[in-house]
Amino acid sequence: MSKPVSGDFTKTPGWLDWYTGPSKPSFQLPPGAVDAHCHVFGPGAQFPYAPERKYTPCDASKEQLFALRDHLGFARNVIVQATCHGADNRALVDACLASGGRARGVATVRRSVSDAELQALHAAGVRGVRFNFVKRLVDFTPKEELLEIAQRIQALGWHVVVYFEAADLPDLWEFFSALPTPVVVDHMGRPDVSQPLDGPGFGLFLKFMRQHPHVWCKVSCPERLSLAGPPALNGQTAPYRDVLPFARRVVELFPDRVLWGTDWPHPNLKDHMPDDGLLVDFIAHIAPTPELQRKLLVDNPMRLYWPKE
Ligand code: 0GY
Repeated sequence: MSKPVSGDFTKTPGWLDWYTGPSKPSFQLPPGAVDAHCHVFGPGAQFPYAPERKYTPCDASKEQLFALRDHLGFARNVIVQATCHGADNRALVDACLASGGRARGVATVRRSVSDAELQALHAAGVRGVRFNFVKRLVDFTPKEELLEIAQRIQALGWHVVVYFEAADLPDLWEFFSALPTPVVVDHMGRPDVSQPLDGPGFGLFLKFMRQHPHVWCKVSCPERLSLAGPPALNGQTAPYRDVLPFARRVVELFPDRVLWGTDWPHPNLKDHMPDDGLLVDFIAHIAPTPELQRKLLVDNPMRLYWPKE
């Protein structure tokens, strides 16, 4: 894959570029597998980054995303609006429209979005909105504004994707409970994997999932959550093995409400950039049977993003 560039924008200092030579996974994805969390960035010269962004990424185009999809063996993508594009969904829509029906989108919208704009997003393939609560990434949006958006997109059959830090779950619990649509949690609610699997922190997240049948979970981003790192760094046998038991627990407890994604092009990473082929190999460790793998990679994302009408 060709090298990333930064268009007319200067990339945030310290940021690593995405990995241009991903390995071929040794884990064979089931036919029809969906990469249910990835992004497109720009290119900035064509789709400018948002003035209110907290970081400037290197470009990661739709062509580069689709090349990665084919290289890894995925059939489809769910492209999630990243904060560097704010509520300007043009790059996302452009990618969905160019995918030939093989990509769906999760957009970011403001309360001022019109019904016609929502309809146009739907026609392009958008099936959800993302509410981001990670303070280093976004400014605060009042909850009543988010609730109003959720009520409007419910009518389109969409869902809400949420991104938050584990420490903020108690404060967000009631708000998430009140959302009228399915709620998809990014990256397992960012557990602290130095804490015990059966400890209070992750226990609260599992309780949250148990008590809310409308909540789904992406068992993604081991590279973001891991303290141990990939095997290349320290010769471990399994990649990101400290994250593995957390992801596996969620898959085994809630096999019909889990999704998986690469998170390519991996924004905001400064210590190492994952090999996406290796990330795919991680799946075999968290979903150990063909049935769990099929649910995680095919049945669940298809139900949410490509439902039979
Ligand atoms: C991710 C994770 C991150 C970034 C964003 O929208 C974003 O900018 O989600 C992160 O920095 O943890 O899902 O891509």
